[in-house]
Amino acid sequence: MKSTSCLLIISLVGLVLVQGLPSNRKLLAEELSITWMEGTPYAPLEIAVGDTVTWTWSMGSPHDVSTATAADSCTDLTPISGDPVEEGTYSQTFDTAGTYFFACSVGDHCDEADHAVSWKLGVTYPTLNIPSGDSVTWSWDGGVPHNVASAPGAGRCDDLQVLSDALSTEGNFSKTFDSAGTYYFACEVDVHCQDGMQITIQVS
Ligand SMILES: [Cu+2]
Repeated sequence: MKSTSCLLIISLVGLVLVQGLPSNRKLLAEELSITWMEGTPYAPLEIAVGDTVTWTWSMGSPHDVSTATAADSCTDLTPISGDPVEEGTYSQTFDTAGTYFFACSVGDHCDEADHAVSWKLGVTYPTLNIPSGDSVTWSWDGGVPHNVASAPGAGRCDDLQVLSDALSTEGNFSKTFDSAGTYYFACEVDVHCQDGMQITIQVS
């Protein structure tokens, strides 16, 4: 199951479901709040007609609230909260039943990778188990150049095929895994692979 940062689905539940709620629930509109930040997988939020949702954010990185055309869709976002700001709040009252999709349109906040690997020397990477369809982003900085290469097997540093762009001291590389299997990666720079800069990704 792909979890997308900064993406939110609001399903509005109609009158029938409202009537099915416990009898002690007052039929008053509710106010729901969402803390809007990167790295949070948002579950669908079910609300009742008339409820108000308020997004708030204040973590230093600018965000906005935008409508999206479908779940996990980050291409066609329409900002509705104005220009991105570092500290913001946006409220919307839902008066019509339906399914609504929201995302942040800033940078790659919407389609941020599902799994992040901080790629460096001196780390023994445990096998990363992910479901198919998920993506992994390797990123590195700190002055030592690295790259990402596919390897023929666990612990193998021969026949590395570099996948990332030109060698750089600061970079990142993303890959989406659509097929189940076991995949091996290493850094091809100098003897980084021999020094243990390797990772196995198991896709189920
Ligand atoms: Cu390296």
